[in-house]
Amino acid sequence: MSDNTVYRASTTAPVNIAVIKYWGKRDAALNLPTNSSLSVTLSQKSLKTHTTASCSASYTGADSLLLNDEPEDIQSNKRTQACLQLLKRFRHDIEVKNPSAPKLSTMPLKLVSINNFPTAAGLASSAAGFAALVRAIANLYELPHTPTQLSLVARQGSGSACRSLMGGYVAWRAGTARDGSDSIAEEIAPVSHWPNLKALILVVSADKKGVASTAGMQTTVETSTLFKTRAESIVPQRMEEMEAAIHAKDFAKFAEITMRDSNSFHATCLDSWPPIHYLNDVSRAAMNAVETCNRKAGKLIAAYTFDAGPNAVIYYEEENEKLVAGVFRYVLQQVKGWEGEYGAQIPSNEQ
Ligand code: 2P0
Repeated sequence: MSDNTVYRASTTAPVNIAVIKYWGKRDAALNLPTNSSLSVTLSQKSLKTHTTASCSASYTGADSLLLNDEPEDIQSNKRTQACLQLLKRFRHDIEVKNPSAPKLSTMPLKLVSINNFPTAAGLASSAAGFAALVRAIANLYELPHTPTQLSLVARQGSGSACRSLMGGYVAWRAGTARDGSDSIAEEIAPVSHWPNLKALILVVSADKKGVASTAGMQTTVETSTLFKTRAESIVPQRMEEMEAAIHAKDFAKFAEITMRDSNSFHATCLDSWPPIHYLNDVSRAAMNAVETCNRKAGKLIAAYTFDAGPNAVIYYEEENEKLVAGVFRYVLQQVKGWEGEYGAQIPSNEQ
C-alpha cells in the first residue's frame, strides 16, 4: 500500500550574540569548545531563520536542504549529517517502542530554510540556522527532548547554534567529558529578567566574511601564544563574573566584561599566524562611539562586541537609547562603509 502522507513542521530560531566568546575547539569532530561561552538571544522580530521540515514515504532521493532558495550539498556536509543521524536515531527509538508510530525515521527529509538577514556575514547565521533545523526536525519527529538535550545535537551542527535553542541569557558549558555529553547549553536567566536591555546591530558589511570561523579557530588554537591563557585562565573567571552581573542586572559590570572579552577574542585572532583581522575602520569607529557615550554619561552605559566579522553589536539599557542613538548617528554619518542598522533588537525569547 502506498502512503502519500506528507508530515511537516515549521519553526523559527533566533540569532544569539555572545558576550563571552566561543573561539577554539578541543575536539573538531564532536565540535567541543576549549572554553565556555555566554550569549544573549536576540529578538526574532527581524533576525531569524525560518525552517520547515517535512518527510514522506512518497519523497524520492536523499535528504535535501534549500537555504534561501539555493540547494545546499548536505550529503557531504559532516556537521549536517551528524545532526540528521542523531535526530533520526531518536525518532527510531520512539518507533521501536511504539510500533504503530509512522516510520518517519526511514523517510527522506526535505528542509527549507530562509534567513531574513545576511548569511555568513558574522551575524551568527549558522547559529540560527542549525538551531532552526534541529528544532524543526525535533518537532516533526515529536521528540520529547528538552532544549538543553537538543543543544547537544545543534552543537554538532555549529557550536554557537546550541545557544540559539533558548531565549534570554544562555551559557554553553564547555564540559570535560571526551564524548561531549556535558557540553550543553542552559538558560541562566529568562529575557523577562532584564527586559530593558537592548541590542543595536550595526551592519558594517553584509559580505561573506574573510576567514570562516572554523578555520580561524583552528589557526588560533595552533598558533596564538595568548590563546591558552585566555581559554584556561581568563574565560572561566569571566563566566562567573558575567553570570553574577546578569543576575544582579549590573550593566556597568556586564558592559566591562562584554567589551574586554570581545577585545580579548580579537587579540587572539591578531596574535594568530597568519594573523586574522575581523575588525575594520568602521568597527573601530563604533568602538570610539561607545567610548564617547560612556564618557558623556560618566559611567558605562553602552558596550560593543564583535564576532567573526566587522559588524558591531551595541548593548545598552533602554533609558539610555537617546544618548546612544544620538552619538551613533553623529559618529557613523562621518564614516564611509556603514551600510545601516537593524534597529534596536529587544532580546527576547518569544518563539
Ligand atoms: C561566538 N563565534 O561565541 C563566537 C564569537 C564567532 C566569534 O561562535 O565551527 O559558527 O560552526 O562551531 O559557531 C562562530 O562560530 O563555529 C562563533 P563552528 P561557529 O558566538
